[in-house]
Amino acid sequence: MEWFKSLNWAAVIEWLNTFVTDLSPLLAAVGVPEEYRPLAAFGILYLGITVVVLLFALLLLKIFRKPKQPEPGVEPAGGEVDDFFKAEESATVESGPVVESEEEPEPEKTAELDPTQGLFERFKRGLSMTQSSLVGRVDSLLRGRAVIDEDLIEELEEILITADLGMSTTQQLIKSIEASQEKGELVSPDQVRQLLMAELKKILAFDSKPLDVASASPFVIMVIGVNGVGKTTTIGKLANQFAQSGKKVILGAGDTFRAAAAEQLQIWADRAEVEMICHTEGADPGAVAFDAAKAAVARKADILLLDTAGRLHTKVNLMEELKKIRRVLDREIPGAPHEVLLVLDATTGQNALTQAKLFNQAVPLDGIALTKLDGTAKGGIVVAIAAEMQVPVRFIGIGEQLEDLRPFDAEMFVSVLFDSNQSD
Ligand SMILES: Nc1nc2c(ncn2[C@@H]2O[C@H](COP(=O)(O)OP(=O)(O)OP(=O)(O)O)[C@@H](O)[C@H]2O)c(=O)[nH]1
Ligand SMILES: [Mg+2]
Repeated sequence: MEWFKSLNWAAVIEWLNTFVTDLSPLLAAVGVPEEYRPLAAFGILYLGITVVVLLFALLLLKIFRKPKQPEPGVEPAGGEVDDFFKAEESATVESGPVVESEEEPEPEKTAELDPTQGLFERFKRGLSMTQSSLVGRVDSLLRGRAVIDEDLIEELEEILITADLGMSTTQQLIKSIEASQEKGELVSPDQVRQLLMAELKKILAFDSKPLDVASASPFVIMVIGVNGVGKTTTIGKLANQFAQSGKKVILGAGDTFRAAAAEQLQIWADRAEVEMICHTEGADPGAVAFDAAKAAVARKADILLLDTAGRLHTKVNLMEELKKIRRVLDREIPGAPHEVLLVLDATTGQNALTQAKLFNQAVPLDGIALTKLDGTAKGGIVVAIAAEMQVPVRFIGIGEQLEDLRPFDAEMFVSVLFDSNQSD
Protein backbone atom coordinates (compact mmCIF):
# COMPACT_ATOMS: atom_id res chain seq x y z
CA MET A 1 0.00 0.00 0.00
CA GLU A 2 3.08 2.25 0.30
CA TRP A 3 3.02 3.08 -3.42
CA PHE A 4 -0.65 4.11 -3.08
CA LYS A 5 0.14 6.51 -0.24
CA SER A 6 3.14 7.92 -2.09
CA LEU A 7 1.06 8.86 -5.16
CA ASN A 8 1.05 12.56 -6.03
CA TRP A 9 -2.70 13.00 -5.61
CA ALA A 10 -2.63 16.71 -6.43
CA ALA A 11 -1.12 15.93 -9.85
CA VAL A 12 -3.67 13.14 -10.47
CA ILE A 13 -6.62 15.49 -9.62
CA GLU A 14 -5.04 18.19 -11.78
CA TRP A 15 -4.72 15.73 -14.72
CA LEU A 16 -8.34 14.58 -14.32
CA ASN A 17 -9.48 18.22 -14.20
CA THR A 18 -7.63 18.97 -17.45
CA PHE A 19 -9.08 15.82 -19.02
CA VAL A 20 -12.66 16.87 -18.12
CA THR A 21 -12.03 20.46 -19.31
CA ASP A 22 -10.51 19.27 -22.62
CA LEU A 23 -13.40 16.89 -23.25
CA SER A 24 -16.11 19.43 -22.33
CA PRO A 25 -16.40 21.10 -25.81
CA LEU A 26 -16.78 17.69 -27.42
CA LEU A 27 -19.45 16.62 -24.90
CA ALA A 28 -21.22 19.95 -25.35
CA ALA A 29 -21.18 19.42 -29.11
CA VAL A 30 -22.98 16.07 -28.74
CA GLY A 31 -25.56 17.69 -26.42
CA VAL A 32 -24.45 16.51 -22.95
CA PRO A 33 -25.84 18.97 -20.33
CA GLU A 34 -23.17 20.88 -18.38
CA GLU A 35 -23.86 19.22 -15.00
CA TYR A 36 -23.36 15.70 -16.49
CA ARG A 37 -20.15 16.46 -18.41
CA PRO A 38 -17.66 15.47 -15.63
CA LEU A 39 -19.56 12.18 -15.13
CA ALA A 40 -19.61 11.49 -18.91
CA ALA A 41 -15.86 12.28 -19.13
CA PHE A 42 -15.08 9.79 -16.32
CA GLY A 43 -17.30 7.22 -18.02
CA ILE A 44 -15.33 7.62 -21.27
CA LEU A 45 -12.03 7.37 -19.37
CA TYR A 46 -13.22 4.20 -17.61
CA LEU A 47 -14.36 2.63 -20.90
CA GLY A 48 -11.08 3.56 -22.59
CA ILE A 49 -9.00 1.92 -19.83
CA THR A 50 -11.19 -1.21 -19.91
CA VAL A 51 -10.78 -1.57 -23.71
CA VAL A 52 -6.98 -1.13 -23.46
CA VAL A 53 -6.74 -3.75 -20.66
CA LEU A 54 -8.92 -6.19 -22.63
CA LEU A 55 -6.89 -5.74 -25.81
CA PHE A 56 -3.69 -6.34 -23.87
CA ALA A 57 -5.11 -9.52 -22.30
CA LEU A 58 -6.19 -10.78 -25.75
CA LEU A 59 -2.74 -10.09 -27.15
CA LEU A 60 -1.12 -12.06 -24.32
CA LEU A 61 -3.54 -14.95 -24.89
CA LYS A 62 -2.77 -15.06 -28.60
CA ILE A 63 0.99 -15.05 -27.99
CA PHE A 64 0.88 -17.88 -25.46
CA ARG A 65 -1.62 -20.03 -27.40
CA LYS A 66 0.39 -19.91 -30.64
CA PRO A 67 1.32 -23.53 -31.62
CA LYS A 68 4.94 -24.43 -32.26
CA GLN A 69 5.29 -24.42 -36.01
CA PRO A 70 7.97 -26.45 -37.73
CA GLU A 71 10.14 -24.65 -40.25
CA PRO A 72 9.00 -25.10 -43.81
CA GLY A 73 11.32 -26.62 -46.40
CA VAL A 74 14.86 -27.75 -45.77
CA GLU A 75 16.19 -26.85 -42.38
CA PRO A 76 19.62 -25.34 -41.72
CA ALA A 77 22.50 -27.79 -41.41
CA GLY A 78 22.85 -27.38 -37.64
CA GLY A 79 19.16 -28.08 -37.12
CA GLU A 80 19.38 -31.18 -39.27
CA VAL A 81 22.11 -32.70 -37.20
CA ASP A 82 20.31 -31.96 -33.94
CA ASP A 83 17.04 -33.35 -35.25
CA PHE A 84 18.76 -36.46 -36.51
CA PHE A 85 20.13 -37.35 -33.12
CA LYS A 86 16.94 -36.26 -31.34
CA ALA A 87 15.07 -38.61 -33.61
CA GLU A 88 17.38 -41.45 -32.73
CA GLU A 89 16.91 -40.85 -29.03
CA SER A 90 13.19 -40.48 -29.39
CA ALA A 91 12.97 -43.66 -31.42
CA THR A 92 14.94 -45.53 -28.80
CA VAL A 93 12.84 -44.22 -25.95
CA GLU A 94 9.51 -44.82 -27.66
CA SER A 95 10.33 -48.32 -28.79
CA GLY A 96 11.83 -49.36 -25.49
CA PRO A 97 15.09 -51.20 -25.03
CA VAL A 98 15.88 -52.83 -28.34
CA VAL A 99 18.08 -55.51 -26.80
CA GLU A 100 15.19 -56.73 -24.67
CA SER A 101 12.87 -56.88 -27.65
CA GLU A 102 15.34 -58.82 -29.73
CA GLU A 103 15.54 -61.58 -27.14
CA GLU A 104 11.82 -62.14 -27.18
CA PRO A 105 10.36 -60.83 -30.41
CA GLU A 106 7.09 -62.68 -30.09
CA PRO A 107 4.77 -60.40 -31.99
CA GLU A 108 1.92 -62.89 -32.09
CA LYS A 109 1.80 -63.03 -28.30
CA THR A 110 1.93 -59.28 -27.70
CA ALA A 111 -0.63 -58.45 -30.36
CA GLU A 112 -4.01 -57.20 -29.29
CA LEU A 113 -5.69 -57.13 -32.66
CA ASP A 114 -8.16 -59.77 -33.67
CA PRO A 115 -6.83 -61.54 -36.80
CA THR A 116 -10.39 -62.17 -37.98
CA GLN A 117 -11.02 -58.44 -38.30
CA GLY A 118 -11.41 -57.20 -41.86
CA LEU A 119 -8.61 -55.23 -43.49
CA PHE A 120 -10.52 -51.96 -43.21
CA GLU A 121 -11.26 -52.62 -39.51
CA ARG A 122 -7.61 -53.37 -38.73
CA PHE A 123 -6.54 -50.20 -40.50
CA LYS A 124 -9.13 -48.29 -38.53
CA ARG A 125 -7.89 -49.69 -35.22
CA GLY A 126 -4.27 -49.09 -36.16
CA LEU A 127 -4.91 -45.50 -37.22
CA SER A 128 -7.40 -44.59 -34.49
CA MET A 129 -5.02 -42.20 -32.69
CA THR A 130 -4.24 -40.32 -35.89
CA GLN A 131 -7.93 -40.34 -36.78
CA SER A 132 -8.90 -38.58 -33.57
CA SER A 133 -6.00 -36.12 -33.65
CA LEU A 134 -6.71 -35.11 -37.23
CA VAL A 135 -10.21 -35.79 -38.52
CA GLY A 136 -11.75 -36.04 -35.03
CA ARG A 137 -10.59 -32.50 -34.29
CA VAL A 138 -11.63 -31.25 -37.72
CA ASP A 139 -15.11 -32.69 -37.12
CA SER A 140 -15.40 -31.06 -33.67
CA LEU A 141 -14.39 -27.75 -35.24
CA LEU A 142 -16.90 -28.03 -38.06
CA ARG A 143 -19.72 -29.28 -35.84
CA GLY A 144 -22.31 -26.57 -35.30
CA ARG A 145 -20.51 -24.01 -37.50
CA ALA A 146 -22.88 -22.39 -39.96
CA VAL A 147 -20.38 -20.24 -41.85
CA ILE A 148 -16.94 -20.94 -43.24
CA ASP A 149 -15.08 -17.81 -42.18
CA GLU A 150 -11.48 -16.73 -41.61
CA ASP A 151 -11.53 -17.83 -37.95
CA LEU A 152 -12.60 -21.33 -38.89
CA ILE A 153 -9.90 -21.61 -41.56
CA GLU A 154 -7.30 -20.36 -39.07
CA GLU A 155 -8.32 -23.01 -36.52
CA LEU A 156 -8.29 -25.66 -39.24
CA GLU A 157 -4.74 -24.64 -40.13
CA GLU A 158 -3.66 -25.12 -36.53
CA ILE A 159 -5.18 -28.62 -36.43
CA LEU A 160 -3.43 -29.68 -39.65
CA ILE A 161 -0.06 -28.44 -38.43
CA THR A 162 -0.33 -30.10 -35.03
CA ALA A 163 -1.39 -33.39 -36.69
CA ASP A 164 2.09 -33.41 -38.31
CA LEU A 165 0.98 -32.74 -41.88
CA GLY A 166 3.85 -30.27 -42.09
CA MET A 167 3.93 -26.60 -42.88
CA SER A 168 3.99 -26.71 -46.68
CA THR A 169 1.29 -29.43 -46.97
CA THR A 170 -0.91 -27.47 -44.58
CA GLN A 171 -0.44 -24.29 -46.61
CA GLN A 172 -1.31 -26.20 -49.77
CA LEU A 173 -4.53 -27.52 -48.20
CA ILE A 174 -5.50 -24.15 -46.72
CA LYS A 175 -4.92 -22.43 -50.08
CA SER A 176 -7.31 -24.77 -51.87
CA ILE A 177 -9.92 -24.28 -49.12
CA GLU A 178 -9.58 -20.51 -49.39
CA ALA A 179 -9.77 -20.67 -53.20
CA SER A 180 -12.99 -22.73 -53.04
CA GLN A 181 -14.39 -20.39 -50.41
CA GLU A 182 -13.69 -17.34 -52.58
CA LYS A 183 -15.44 -19.02 -55.51
CA GLY A 184 -18.44 -19.54 -53.22
CA GLU A 185 -18.14 -23.33 -53.45
CA LEU A 186 -17.90 -23.90 -49.71
CA VAL A 187 -21.17 -23.23 -47.98
CA SER A 188 -21.49 -26.14 -45.56
CA PRO A 189 -18.95 -27.60 -43.13
CA ASP A 190 -19.39 -30.99 -44.79
CA GLN A 191 -18.06 -29.51 -48.02
CA VAL A 192 -14.87 -28.52 -46.15
CA ARG A 193 -14.52 -32.14 -45.01
CA GLN A 194 -15.08 -33.45 -48.56
CA LEU A 195 -12.57 -30.99 -49.98
CA LEU A 196 -9.92 -31.95 -47.40
CA MET A 197 -10.43 -35.62 -48.19
CA ALA A 198 -10.12 -35.07 -51.94
CA GLU A 199 -7.02 -32.86 -51.56
CA LEU A 200 -5.27 -35.39 -49.29
CA LYS A 201 -5.93 -38.17 -51.81
CA LYS A 202 -4.54 -35.93 -54.55
CA ILE A 203 -1.34 -35.21 -52.56
CA LEU A 204 -0.78 -38.91 -51.87
CA ALA A 205 -1.43 -40.01 -55.46
CA PHE A 206 1.77 -38.90 -57.18
CA ASP A 207 3.51 -40.86 -59.93
CA SER A 208 6.18 -43.21 -58.64
CA LYS A 209 7.89 -46.43 -59.61
CA PRO A 210 5.88 -49.32 -58.14
CA LEU A 211 7.61 -51.98 -56.05
CA ASP A 212 7.82 -54.87 -58.49
CA VAL A 213 9.88 -57.65 -56.93
CA ALA A 214 9.48 -59.72 -60.08
CA SER A 215 11.38 -57.13 -62.12
CA ALA A 216 14.78 -58.58 -61.15
CA SER A 217 16.10 -61.86 -59.83
CA PRO A 218 17.37 -61.69 -57.18
CA PHE A 219 15.49 -58.50 -56.32
CA VAL A 220 17.62 -56.75 -53.70
CA ILE A 221 16.01 -54.65 -50.98
CA MET A 222 18.43 -52.65 -48.85
CA VAL A 223 16.75 -51.62 -45.63
CA ILE A 224 18.06 -48.49 -43.92
CA GLY A 225 17.07 -46.18 -41.07
CA VAL A 226 18.21 -44.94 -37.66
CA ASN A 227 18.28 -47.31 -34.70
CA GLY A 228 15.08 -48.52 -33.18
CA VAL A 229 12.76 -47.49 -36.02
CA GLY A 230 11.84 -51.09 -36.84
CA LYS A 231 14.21 -52.16 -39.65
CA THR A 232 14.76 -55.69 -38.42
CA THR A 233 11.10 -56.20 -37.54
CA THR A 234 10.07 -54.91 -40.97
CA ILE A 235 12.56 -57.26 -42.68
CA GLY A 236 11.17 -60.15 -40.60
CA LYS A 237 7.60 -59.32 -41.52
CA LEU A 238 8.47 -58.86 -45.21
CA ALA A 239 10.49 -62.09 -45.31
CA ASN A 240 7.52 -63.92 -43.88
CA GLN A 241 5.06 -62.39 -46.34
CA PHE A 242 7.30 -63.02 -49.37
CA ALA A 243 8.03 -66.60 -48.25
CA GLN A 244 4.30 -67.20 -47.74
CA SER A 245 3.69 -66.10 -51.30
CA GLY A 246 6.13 -68.72 -52.54
CA LYS A 247 9.24 -66.58 -53.05
CA LYS A 248 12.72 -67.81 -52.14
CA VAL A 249 14.08 -65.26 -49.69
CA ILE A 250 17.58 -64.70 -48.27
CA LEU A 251 18.38 -62.30 -45.43
CA GLY A 252 21.69 -60.46 -45.02
CA ALA A 253 22.68 -59.40 -41.50
CA GLY A 254 24.38 -56.13 -42.46
CA ASP A 255 24.13 -54.62 -38.96
CA THR A 256 27.46 -55.79 -37.60
CA PHE A 257 27.82 -52.78 -35.31
CA ARG A 258 25.32 -53.65 -32.61
CA ALA A 259 25.80 -56.72 -30.47
CA ALA A 260 23.06 -59.31 -30.98
CA ALA A 261 21.69 -57.65 -34.13
CA ALA A 262 22.35 -60.81 -36.16
CA GLU A 263 20.73 -63.02 -33.49
CA GLN A 264 17.62 -60.86 -33.63
CA LEU A 265 17.45 -61.24 -37.40
CA GLN A 266 18.08 -64.99 -37.08
CA ILE A 267 14.91 -65.34 -35.00
CA TRP A 268 12.93 -63.75 -37.81
CA ALA A 269 14.73 -65.91 -40.41
CA ASP A 270 13.83 -69.06 -38.46
CA ARG A 271 10.23 -67.96 -38.11
CA ALA A 272 9.91 -67.29 -41.85
CA GLU A 273 11.99 -70.42 -42.58
CA VAL A 274 14.47 -68.55 -44.77
CA GLU A 275 18.27 -68.55 -44.92
CA MET A 276 20.36 -65.80 -43.36
CA ILE A 277 23.93 -64.76 -44.24
CA CYS A 278 25.92 -63.23 -41.37
CA HIS A 279 29.43 -62.47 -40.19
CA THR A 280 30.71 -61.90 -36.68
CA GLU A 281 30.03 -58.72 -34.72
CA GLY A 282 32.28 -55.86 -35.82
CA ALA A 283 32.86 -57.38 -39.28
CA ASP A 284 32.79 -55.22 -42.41
CA PRO A 285 29.14 -54.80 -43.44
CA GLY A 286 30.34 -54.45 -47.05
CA ALA A 287 31.66 -58.02 -46.77
CA VAL A 288 28.26 -59.20 -45.50
CA ALA A 289 26.59 -57.47 -48.46
CA PHE A 290 29.10 -59.14 -50.81
CA ASP A 291 28.49 -62.64 -49.37
CA ALA A 292 24.72 -62.15 -49.19
CA ALA A 293 24.62 -61.04 -52.85
CA LYS A 294 26.80 -63.99 -53.91
CA ALA A 295 24.61 -66.42 -51.96
CA ALA A 296 21.39 -64.94 -53.38
CA VAL A 297 22.70 -65.45 -56.94
CA ALA A 298 24.11 -68.93 -56.23
CA ARG A 299 20.89 -70.15 -54.52
CA LYS A 300 18.70 -68.53 -57.23
CA ALA A 301 16.85 -66.54 -54.59
CA ASP A 302 13.97 -64.30 -55.67
CA ILE A 303 14.55 -61.70 -53.00
CA LEU A 304 17.50 -60.57 -50.89
CA LEU A 305 16.62 -58.42 -47.87
CA LEU A 306 19.66 -56.69 -46.40
CA ASP A 307 19.57 -55.31 -42.85
CA THR A 308 21.90 -52.40 -42.00
CA ALA A 309 23.11 -50.63 -38.87
CA GLY A 310 21.02 -47.82 -37.46
CA ARG A 311 23.78 -46.21 -35.46
CA LEU A 312 27.52 -45.91 -35.91
CA HIS A 313 30.04 -43.72 -34.10
CA THR A 314 28.92 -40.74 -36.15
CA LYS A 315 26.23 -39.93 -38.65
CA VAL A 316 28.90 -39.40 -41.34
CA ASN A 317 30.27 -42.92 -40.76
CA LEU A 318 26.77 -44.33 -41.12
CA MET A 319 26.09 -42.55 -44.40
CA GLU A 320 29.52 -43.52 -45.83
CA GLU A 321 28.95 -47.15 -44.85
CA LEU A 322 25.54 -47.19 -46.56
CA LYS A 323 27.06 -45.74 -49.74
CA LYS A 324 29.73 -48.45 -49.65
CA ILE A 325 27.18 -51.26 -49.18
CA ARG A 326 25.23 -49.88 -52.11
CA ARG A 327 28.35 -49.93 -54.32
CA VAL A 328 29.19 -53.50 -53.29
CA LEU A 329 25.67 -54.71 -54.10
CA ASP A 330 25.71 -52.99 -57.49
CA ARG A 331 29.07 -54.54 -58.34
CA GLU A 332 27.86 -58.05 -57.52
CA ILE A 333 24.35 -57.74 -58.96
CA PRO A 334 24.24 -54.95 -61.57
CA GLY A 335 21.34 -52.61 -60.82
CA ALA A 336 21.15 -53.66 -57.16
CA PRO A 337 19.86 -52.57 -54.75
CA HIS A 338 16.61 -52.46 -56.69
CA GLU A 339 14.88 -50.91 -53.71
CA VAL A 340 16.45 -48.75 -51.02
CA LEU A 341 13.76 -48.90 -48.38
CA LEU A 342 13.99 -46.33 -45.60
CA VAL A 343 12.26 -47.32 -42.39
CA LEU A 344 10.84 -44.42 -40.38
CA ASP A 345 9.16 -44.45 -36.99
CA ALA A 346 5.89 -42.51 -37.27
CA THR A 347 5.96 -41.65 -33.56
CA THR A 348 8.89 -39.29 -34.19
CA GLY A 349 6.66 -37.01 -36.31
CA GLN A 350 8.52 -34.26 -38.14
CA ASN A 351 11.90 -35.80 -37.23
CA ALA A 352 11.02 -38.68 -39.54
CA LEU A 353 10.89 -36.19 -42.39
CA THR A 354 14.30 -34.77 -41.44
CA GLN A 355 15.74 -38.30 -41.42
CA ALA A 356 14.22 -39.03 -44.84
CA LYS A 357 15.89 -35.92 -46.30
CA LEU A 358 19.27 -36.84 -44.82
CA PHE A 359 19.26 -40.48 -45.91
CA ASN A 360 18.03 -39.47 -49.36
CA GLN A 361 21.16 -37.32 -49.77
CA ALA A 362 23.43 -40.29 -49.06
CA VAL A 363 21.56 -43.10 -50.82
CA PRO A 364 18.64 -42.06 -53.02
CA LEU A 365 15.49 -43.64 -51.63
CA ASP A 366 13.05 -45.76 -53.62
CA GLY A 367 10.49 -46.27 -50.92
CA ILE A 368 9.57 -45.76 -47.29
CA ALA A 369 8.20 -48.09 -44.65
CA LEU A 370 6.50 -46.12 -41.90
CA THR A 371 6.26 -48.15 -38.71
CA LYS A 372 4.41 -47.77 -35.40
CA LEU A 373 1.47 -45.86 -36.85
CA ASP A 374 -0.62 -47.80 -34.36
CA GLY A 375 1.07 -46.12 -31.40
CA THR A 376 0.88 -42.50 -32.48
CA ALA A 377 -1.39 -39.60 -33.27
CA LYS A 378 1.25 -38.29 -35.69
CA GLY A 379 0.10 -40.31 -38.71
CA GLY A 380 -0.32 -37.09 -40.69
CA ILE A 381 3.42 -37.46 -41.30
CA VAL A 382 2.53 -39.93 -44.10
CA VAL A 383 1.10 -37.00 -46.04
CA ALA A 384 4.04 -34.69 -45.23
CA ILE A 385 6.55 -37.32 -46.42
CA ALA A 386 4.68 -38.03 -49.64
CA ALA A 387 4.21 -34.34 -50.42
CA GLU A 388 7.69 -33.12 -49.55
CA MET A 389 9.82 -36.09 -50.58
CA GLN A 390 7.84 -37.47 -53.54
CA VAL A 391 9.07 -40.88 -52.37
CA PRO A 392 6.31 -43.48 -52.12
CA VAL A 393 5.34 -44.92 -48.76
CA ARG A 394 5.42 -48.64 -49.61
CA PHE A 395 4.43 -50.16 -46.30
CA ILE A 396 2.95 -49.05 -43.02
CA GLY A 397 3.30 -50.79 -39.68
CA ILE A 398 0.04 -50.74 -37.76
CA GLY A 399 0.88 -53.24 -35.02
CA GLU A 400 3.32 -55.90 -33.96
CA GLN A 401 1.65 -58.89 -35.55
CA LEU A 402 3.30 -60.39 -38.63
CA GLU A 403 0.43 -59.30 -40.87
CA ASP A 404 0.44 -55.76 -39.45
CA LEU A 405 2.97 -54.60 -42.00
CA ARG A 406 0.65 -53.55 -44.79
CA PRO A 407 1.19 -52.30 -48.29
CA PHE A 408 0.29 -48.63 -48.15
CA ASP A 409 -2.91 -47.81 -49.97
CA ALA A 410 -3.49 -44.05 -50.16
CA GLU A 411 -7.20 -44.38 -50.99
CA MET A 412 -7.81 -46.66 -48.03
CA PHE A 413 -5.64 -44.56 -45.72
CA VAL A 414 -7.70 -41.43 -46.38
CA SER A 415 -11.01 -43.32 -46.33
CA VAL A 416 -10.14 -44.87 -42.95
CA LEU A 417 -9.18 -41.47 -41.50
CA PHE A 418 -12.39 -39.85 -42.73
CA ASP A 419 -14.65 -42.77 -41.92
CA SER A 420 -17.30 -41.22 -39.67
CA ASN A 421 -18.30 -44.55 -38.05
CA GLN A 422 -15.31 -44.79 -35.76
CA SER A 423 -15.49 -47.83 -33.52
CA ASP A 424 -14.09 -45.99 -30.56
N1 LIG B 1 3.69 -51.00 -32.26
C1 LIG B 1 4.58 -51.24 -33.24
N2 LIG B 1 5.83 -51.57 -32.89
C2 LIG B 1 6.72 -51.81 -33.89
C3 LIG B 1 6.36 -51.71 -35.26
N3 LIG B 1 7.48 -52.00 -36.00
C4 LIG B 1 8.47 -52.24 -35.12
N4 LIG B 1 8.04 -52.16 -33.86
C5 LIG B 1 8.82 -52.35 -32.62
O1 LIG B 1 9.92 -51.44 -32.61
C6 LIG B 1 10.99 -51.99 -31.85
C7 LIG B 1 12.32 -51.81 -32.60
O2 LIG B 1 12.30 -52.59 -33.76
P1 LIG B 1 13.61 -53.14 -34.47
O3 LIG B 1 13.14 -53.91 -35.66
O4 LIG B 1 14.52 -53.82 -33.53
O5 LIG B 1 14.29 -51.78 -34.92
P2 LIG B 1 15.66 -51.57 -35.74
O6 LIG B 1 15.45 -50.41 -36.64
O7 LIG B 1 16.08 -52.85 -36.38
O8 LIG B 1 16.65 -51.16 -34.58
P3 LIG B 1 18.27 -51.27 -34.57
O9 LIG B 1 18.62 -52.66 -34.96
O10 LIG B 1 18.65 -50.92 -33.15
O11 LIG B 1 18.80 -50.24 -35.52
C8 LIG B 1 10.63 -53.44 -31.59
O12 LIG B 1 10.19 -53.54 -30.25
C9 LIG B 1 9.47 -53.71 -32.54
O13 LIG B 1 8.57 -54.67 -32.04
C10 LIG B 1 4.98 -51.32 -35.57
O14 LIG B 1 4.57 -51.17 -36.71
N5 LIG B 1 4.14 -51.10 -34.51
MG1 LIG C 1 17.85 -53.96 -36.20
